[in-house]
Amino acid sequence: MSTGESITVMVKYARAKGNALPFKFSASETVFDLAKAIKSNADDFGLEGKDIKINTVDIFTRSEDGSKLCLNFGNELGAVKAKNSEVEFDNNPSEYIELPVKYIHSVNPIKLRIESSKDVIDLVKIILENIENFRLSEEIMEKIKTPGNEIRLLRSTGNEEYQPISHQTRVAQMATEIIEFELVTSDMKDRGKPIELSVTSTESSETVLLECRENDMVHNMVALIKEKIDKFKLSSESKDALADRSKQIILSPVPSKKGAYVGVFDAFQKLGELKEKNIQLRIVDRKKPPSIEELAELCVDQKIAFFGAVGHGKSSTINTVARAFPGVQDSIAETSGGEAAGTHVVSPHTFTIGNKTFHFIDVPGGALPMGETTANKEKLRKIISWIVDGKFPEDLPTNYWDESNTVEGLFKYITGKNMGKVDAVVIVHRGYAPEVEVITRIASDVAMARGRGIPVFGIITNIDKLKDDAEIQDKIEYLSLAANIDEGSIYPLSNIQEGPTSSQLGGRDRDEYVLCMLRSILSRSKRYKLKQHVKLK
Ligand SMILES: Nc1nc2c(ncn2[C@@H]2O[C@H](COP(=O)(O)OP(=O)(O)OP(=O)(O)O)[C@@H](O)[C@H]2O)c(=O)[nH]1
Ligand SMILES: [Mg+2]
Repeated sequence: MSTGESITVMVKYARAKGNALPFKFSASETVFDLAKAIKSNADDFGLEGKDIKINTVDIFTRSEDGSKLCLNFGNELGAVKAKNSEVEFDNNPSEYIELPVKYIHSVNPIKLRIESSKDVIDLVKIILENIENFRLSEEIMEKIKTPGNEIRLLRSTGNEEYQPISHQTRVAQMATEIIEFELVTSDMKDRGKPIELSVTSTESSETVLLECRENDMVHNMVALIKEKIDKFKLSSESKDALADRSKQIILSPVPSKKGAYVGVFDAFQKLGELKEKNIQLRIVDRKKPPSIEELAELCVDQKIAFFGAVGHGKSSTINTVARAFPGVQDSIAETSGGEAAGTHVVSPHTFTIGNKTFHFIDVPGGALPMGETTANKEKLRKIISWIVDGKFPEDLPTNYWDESNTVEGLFKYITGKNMGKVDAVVIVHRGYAPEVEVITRIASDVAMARGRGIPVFGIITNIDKLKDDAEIQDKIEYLSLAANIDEGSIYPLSNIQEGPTSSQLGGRDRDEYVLCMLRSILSRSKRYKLKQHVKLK
């Protein structure tokens, strides 16, 4: 539309029933000119000039659903007209604010009028309605309009750093600053913003710049490195060893000049949270699963108790460990076929390696009081304490268990010849369970309150039913927080699927993974047991 073109805008007073009246303008005149024209023609609408104040009058169009679409005073009428033939005005609108808003990479802000009672979500809507005014590149415009992508409002905190503005923030609270917005693509919502890290191979000294995303994790970076392995100019021996998985990639910070050992990045650390933008890549021998001899070394007759709610997979996990031993095919613990309790009695399972032993104590979920009431929790705490301490009150009334509907099996274990003190606690938590059960928190609490703290491990079962690595990691973090277990002592596991279910398995097959887990459980429980022993002497 050429700027001089003459146009007619139909104007209606929002508070009167009358018809819209025609006003003539040139296309390049603005909403501000329209406001002035309305004021000077107030009597056409049954008003007086003083009834209309230019700084508060609300001029808007209506969208199909009847909602108001406030016009900015700076907008050219040509553009408004092109979109809509009729505008309305209201002389007694709510309070308006003019907010300077800019695209994060633009220089100059644009002023947008918005009711001060509105919030960030409304402001985003208004920005999108006025997006043409921001003079963005075609590429950005295209992306903004792509479904699934969105814009996010930010406030600058100086030094090119920004903070997102929370959705509940009212426009009135933002009035004093320039609001910036950035484009968030659907991809970025999950994986975060692109970042670059440089990775240096210790073998070839080759440094490669790799682009990743801030929410990607260290193991994702390992996968990316494998994809681009040729860029690192490694020896063919190393490449072959990576391919046949006899060696693996380890990432760590580049050591300082002093050469101090700096440790290895955790596989699930987010790349965006690494302080180092330079990473060192080493090709090392894969941590091998323990040999039978190595495991035998770790057996000191320790007792490891498995706690968890009904059906969370305690018995299945015990079977998975049993089957991980070379040549063992059989299940040793009874599992349930469905929701019903699978294990009815506290069942010790003795593993014998050569002439050494360790014991898994399978504590049935169904035998314990599970209610959330304080009385029930107290009872649960007592029972778990008795099992962990391997000592039970002698004068326990025989009807003690009746009220809590516990089964005879627990009573038998407790009153009969029990296993004695527990040397490690394994808490089994079903991965897709909506929350952590009372028993999980109490078992962990009880264990940690003993002496130096009995080692506590977590096993998250059913990871075959979780979506992806990220969800598994969420569950690990959740269990870690809810039950106060170190993330490094939590093992995701599928008792059903034998192939790789998570990159947590580190490329090992499940038996290897489970034996590595068993090595940690045995070595920590051995250390604990021996220390206790020393203390007792
Ligand atoms: N898909 C899947 N199912 C599992 C997994 N672990 C256990 N299950 C199933 O979950 C059900 C309950 O498992 P159990 O091992 O009997 O549970 P439990 O913790 O011993 O239960 P109680 O003895 O009643 O306290 C069984 O049907 C198992 O097959 C897993 O990792 N993935
Ligand atoms: Mg069971």
